[in-house]
Amino acid sequence: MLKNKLIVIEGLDGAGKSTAAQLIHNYLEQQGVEATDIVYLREPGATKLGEKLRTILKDPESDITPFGEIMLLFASRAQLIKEAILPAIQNNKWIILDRYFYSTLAYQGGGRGYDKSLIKQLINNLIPAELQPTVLFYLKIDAAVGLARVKGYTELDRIEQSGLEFFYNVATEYDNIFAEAAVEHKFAIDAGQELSSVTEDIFQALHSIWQTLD
Ligand code: Z5A
Repeated sequence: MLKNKLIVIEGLDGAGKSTAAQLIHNYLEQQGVEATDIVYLREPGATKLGEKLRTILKDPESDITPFGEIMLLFASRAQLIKEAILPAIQNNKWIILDRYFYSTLAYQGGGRGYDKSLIKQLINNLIPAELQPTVLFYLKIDAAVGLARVKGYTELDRIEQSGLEFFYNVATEYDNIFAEAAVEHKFAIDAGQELSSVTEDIFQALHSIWQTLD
């Protein structure tokens, strides 16, 4: 019996998480899941409060301490859990979640160098076993390649302006987090490949576990 149908996508900026979310949605529909039974959520954001906090967090004009940044991210996350994740789990919906608490460990822990034990304490308080994902996709990409993709379509936001070294530290932390993550099904995908190969890898991964998921 599955504890939930929560699929989390993680990775650096420009790794292709939103694209992967759409691919996973397509895969689920191909398997006969109704679109109304699939919920797409992103962090930070996806609630009224969360979207306001997202704007503040991304605004280059915001002067936020590392501690404040963590608090804002957890305020958004707590709201998301209450308003969207818990109801979706209770209604047996599929949830495709674009970033989750792993991002805080990677960006604020690895990138900013903030005390990871505090972040872990917050995670343990907010996220019980039933809210841990069943499936984790880690889209692995070179930081410079990911940022180049992002630069192609938008102005860099406050966090994206943190510099390449920051992102290499985030990437190292992501590798550690992924290796340690106690998730039933976890997949590292080479996100630097062309999209057709990424698509193939994601579909293959889902196919390999579909019998246990449905
Ligand atoms: N953040 C944090 O610090 N701590 C936390 O706890 C949380 C978040 C939860 C969210 O901003 C920021 O918050 C993020 C981390 C921080 N910021 N930084 N820096 P966001 O949501 O705007 O950023 P993002 O999550 O990284 O999304 P993104 O930049 O839009 O990237 P993406 O979703 O991974 O990629 P995409 O939109 O699917 O694709 C990017 C482009 O590449 C697009 O033009 C695609 O068509 C293209 N693409 C996708 N795949 C490929 C392949 N395979 N080849 C070539 N081109 C591709």
